Amino acid sequence: MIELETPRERAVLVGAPSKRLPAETAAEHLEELARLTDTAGAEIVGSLVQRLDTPHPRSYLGEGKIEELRELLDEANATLVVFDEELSPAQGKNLEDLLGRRVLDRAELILDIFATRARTSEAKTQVELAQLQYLLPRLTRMWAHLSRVRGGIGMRGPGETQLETDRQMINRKISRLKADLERVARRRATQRSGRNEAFRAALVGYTNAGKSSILRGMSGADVFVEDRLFATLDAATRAVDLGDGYECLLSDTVGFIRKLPHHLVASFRATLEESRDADLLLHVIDLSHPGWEEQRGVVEAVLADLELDEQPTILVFNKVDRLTHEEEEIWRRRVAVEESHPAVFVSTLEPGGIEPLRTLLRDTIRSANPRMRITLPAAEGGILAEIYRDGEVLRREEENGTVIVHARLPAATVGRLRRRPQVQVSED
Ligand SMILES: Nc1nc2c(ncn2[C@@H]2O[C@H](COP(=O)(O)OP(=O)(O)OP(=O)(O)O)[C@@H](O)[C@H]2O)c(=O)[nH]1
Ligand SMILES: [Mg+2]
Repeated sequence: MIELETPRERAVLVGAPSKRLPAETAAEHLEELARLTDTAGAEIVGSLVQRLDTPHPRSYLGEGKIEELRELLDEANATLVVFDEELSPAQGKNLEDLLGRRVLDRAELILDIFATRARTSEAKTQVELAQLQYLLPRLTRMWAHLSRVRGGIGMRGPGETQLETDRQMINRKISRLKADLERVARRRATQRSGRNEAFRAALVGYTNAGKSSILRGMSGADVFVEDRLFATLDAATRAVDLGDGYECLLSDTVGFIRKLPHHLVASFRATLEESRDADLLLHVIDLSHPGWEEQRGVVEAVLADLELDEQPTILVFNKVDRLTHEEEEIWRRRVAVEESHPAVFVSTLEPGGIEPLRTLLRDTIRSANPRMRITLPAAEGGILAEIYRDGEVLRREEENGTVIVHARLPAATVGRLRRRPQVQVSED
């Protein structure tokens, strides 16, 4: 849809945060915008920051600043302007008219990155849907842009009829994509119900926090990790051995970011369903990032938006290798006092650095599995094997052809055993 083509676009970044935002935070936001712009493939040739009380309704920036920006764009030979703030369709169009350059806001930039990074057909469909929904109220501007590019006599902007035809076409496409995604969601739901025995945990968190690294470290599987924003766009699930016969399924998900476009969150719902279905969320936080508390807030807000905020959650503070021991101690003490969620401190780079998470997961599952006493005929080898497969056998006695097993078992297995007439089940 919005393609950055070679040669690389030359981008000027614009941050216009409220005067109330602390300067440090404002700088971090612009730094993040620079990373996003770089990820999208553009070269950054300048930036401009203006503290605003209230944005100008028509052009976001005031007249004087627009003039300054125009000069900066000329000097830097820029081809693109990237705003950190959300622009209304009208503001975007007016700015393009005033500046004579293409103008993107953060949401458009994120959509663009998602579009170039989506690999599976599901991710591609999700991104396309979000892009079309974003485009719809901005059609007039897109057409104005196209006609400017094509220019020339006989290539004037489209009439209202053309716009209307386009709108109808896009609406039809949107319905089709939604139907496709619903089909995928149903198929996923069926797949999930087929594997409902295992304990499931889902990794969530800010982009670049280290979710995929944790999945890789925990499962030993080959998972894509990169020092880039939005390295992962597709949910991947791997089996993880937790020791003592415990196992869980761990899912990786798309990272969150400040001002994640709303359409994108909505169309990624299917992927994020993995998290809704999880028994436990692992919220991964990059403790070495100066803005981690704000990032955590962003993630919690998106989770609330997706109605996932009531899920049982473990906070996974990652990248502790980048902290001094003193810093780590301070956070450990604070977290122990202030947090209501269980928390764990890990590093995916240090040997054994994620073992605390493995242990905590094992303990969590263990305490979710009650201790049961199961009595069955010794000849029932199949049932015995089931108990060993699903649970943790603590003790086993055998006498006169009867076996008594003391074991921690998941509720599902207990339910199944209770339905067998030859088996007696009681709490231990
Ligand atoms: N120093 C340090 N770096 C880490 C650690 N864990 C991950 N990283 C690095 O952080 C970067 C991002 O890691 P990923 O695992 O791709 O992060 P992610 O959360 O999956 O990111 P997205 O998929 O983009 O949302 C990579 O460069 C990792 O090598 C850690 O414990 N310590
Ligand atoms: Mg990832």
